[in-house]
Amino acid sequence: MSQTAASNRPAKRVVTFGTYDVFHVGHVLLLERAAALGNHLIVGVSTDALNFSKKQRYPVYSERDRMKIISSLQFVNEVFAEHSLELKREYLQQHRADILVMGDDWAGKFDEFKDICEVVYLARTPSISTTEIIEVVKSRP
Ligand code: C2G
Repeated sequence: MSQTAASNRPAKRVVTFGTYDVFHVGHVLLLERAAALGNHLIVGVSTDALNFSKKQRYPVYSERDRMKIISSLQFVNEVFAEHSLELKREYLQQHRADILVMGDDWAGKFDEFKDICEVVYLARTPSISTTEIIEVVKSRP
């Protein structure tokens, strides 16, 4: 998808959240579509501690590396550390979000924030996930 110049896009601040471990094209396509909804994309990347508290294991890539990868993307303007799933409202207010974007595996889960911003769920890219990639790599001889 061609990237329309930021100046041609609505003056909206878009916020999205993710772990972005073992970075793959599903992540790129989500972020690219999120960026196209506004002119400033801000990504909350979950910390190693948050992931450990949720899944009892750390991501393959450290939070420093995951944040570096996301901030290197041309259509990402800002990155911040997501320390808690329960602080979403604060994060959205702190970053003055006009639109919250998440993949539709979260469909409906963030409708509670519709009082402070638009909430958009985008279709996940099929048949690719960090878990699948790890399994494929493990199965290689
Ligand atoms: N995604 C996608 N297609 C895939 C895989 C992921 O569109 N094949 C999207 C997810 O829906 C999410 C984003 O990419 O919007 C990041 O995915 P994950 O890194 O798995 O993040 P997640 O565990 O969904 O978010 O507050 C939420 C937490 O940060 C964790």
